[in-house]
Amino acid sequence: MSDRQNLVDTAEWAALQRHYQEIRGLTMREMFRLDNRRTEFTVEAAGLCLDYSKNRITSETIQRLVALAEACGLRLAIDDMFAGRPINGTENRSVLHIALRNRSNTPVLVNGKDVMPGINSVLDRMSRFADSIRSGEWVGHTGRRIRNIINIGIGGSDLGPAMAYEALKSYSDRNLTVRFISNIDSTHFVEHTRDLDPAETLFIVASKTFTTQETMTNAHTAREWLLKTLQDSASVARHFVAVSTNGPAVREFGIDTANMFEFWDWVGGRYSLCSAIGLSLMVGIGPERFIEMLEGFHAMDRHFFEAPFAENMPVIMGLLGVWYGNMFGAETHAVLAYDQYLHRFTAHLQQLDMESNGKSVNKKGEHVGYQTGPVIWGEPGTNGQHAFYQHIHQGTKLIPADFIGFMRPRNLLGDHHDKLMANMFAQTEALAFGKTAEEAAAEGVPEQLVPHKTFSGNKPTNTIIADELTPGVLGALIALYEHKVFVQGVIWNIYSFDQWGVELGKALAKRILGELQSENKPELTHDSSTNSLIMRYRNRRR
Ligand code: G6Q
Repeated sequence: MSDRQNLVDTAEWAALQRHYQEIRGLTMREMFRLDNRRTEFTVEAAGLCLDYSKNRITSETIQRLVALAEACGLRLAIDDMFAGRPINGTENRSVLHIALRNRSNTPVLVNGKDVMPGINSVLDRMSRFADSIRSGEWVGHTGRRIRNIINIGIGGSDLGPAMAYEALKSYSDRNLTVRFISNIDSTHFVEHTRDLDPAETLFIVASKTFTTQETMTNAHTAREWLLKTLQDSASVARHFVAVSTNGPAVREFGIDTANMFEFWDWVGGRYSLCSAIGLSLMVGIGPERFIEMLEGFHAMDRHFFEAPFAENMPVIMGLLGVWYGNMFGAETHAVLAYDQYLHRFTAHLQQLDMESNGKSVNKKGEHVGYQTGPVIWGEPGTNGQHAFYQHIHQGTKLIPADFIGFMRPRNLLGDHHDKLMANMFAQTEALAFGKTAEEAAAEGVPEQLVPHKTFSGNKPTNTIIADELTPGVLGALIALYEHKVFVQGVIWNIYSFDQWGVELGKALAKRILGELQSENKPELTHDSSTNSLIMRYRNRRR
């Protein structure tokens, strides 16, 4: 495990703190008067443009943050990830989502073995399968064409493909219905299947382990639902395929492993969209579009690997997060996409960021003495403006935010898009520069209302823009956030690729399920609150 110097004991940390004390009182109004921030604080990569000028930073801030990244060994950490070294230390695994979209096809070694041939072969199988569904060549058990694809998976086996399918819906085959069932709540299954004909429905059971309670329960329910109508267990072969690393469990479920799409233990769930976990998406948008998305991921991967830190988009975004979280004490970070197709984007980032960096011990297992990953939240614009933006503008908390928008809409309708983008640009301007009491008074605001109609400004935002939401741009955008999370994990010296914090609840749920279902009502030995909740449920559930 890492024997790195404690973050807060480094000279670079101390220098950053001193610098923070010097500039914390500066306003963006003052900063924008001083220099040409727009050119200095803009970076372009992989079809994306990041304008980070509306942050509470100077050139020196970036220099000091970059110095901190260097002191924390970021270069070596990036090299280690790309070289396939086992950087997931608590599980002793490599972390190679970058290999899944390595379109240059250069060898990537795990334990001396090149993983690229395996990746390419699964991609080919996925493409053939997706084409066969889309062309109608693959038919259901009764000979009917498959019109409905349902992905059954949860967490990393759901959020990525579900988000990306929504994001790229305008590229999808609208004759196909693609849905995602994740929740153990029966409502999810019932509502997503009630209007579907089993003879035209194919389930993709997506589970790395093939043991996850929610996924296996939903998969068994799906099989019953199918057999209730088709009345022939042989039909499972035409209506179920699996995406997993666990061949024996797939076989035991009754899915022919010829219809299993493999991936590997060096692909973490929340980083698995580019693996076979993306099969439902590929069926929806077609293999060519899927490959375009991988190319966008790859372009951002190359940029992250190659660009100097001060010009490196994920590095800059990661460091800005450290600046606000560790110096200003910001606890949350809003991601506000001005595109309805990205309405699940923030949900995906919540898992990506919070499951990766919601940790409180460092790599040595010691309690960290500083803040780590922020709470990620947000809704698409402009909806959020009519809901929670009040808090960002005038609340007591500092909430750094990313605004994401596109120059061209996927659906041109009147002047909707001009209005959408006018709102997005207006928000970042308002947040940065606010409105002083004098300005409010000069507008004729009655004296007693002036404090209420004053905006302090100085609220930091990043603006991320691209020409259009294409598959490639989506790939680049997701990779940008993946690497941003990585950078922050390195600075905070935590293991970003495990998620032990989800285990305790799972284990207790298993025990409680036994207590709920056992006929002889075993004695309860939880705390008094949990005991009484269980008793109440037992007594009233029917
Ligand atoms: C993601 C997590 C977690 C995982 C789900 C589903 O990084 O590991 O969200 O993806 O628990 O796991 P399975 O794919 O094994 O069903």
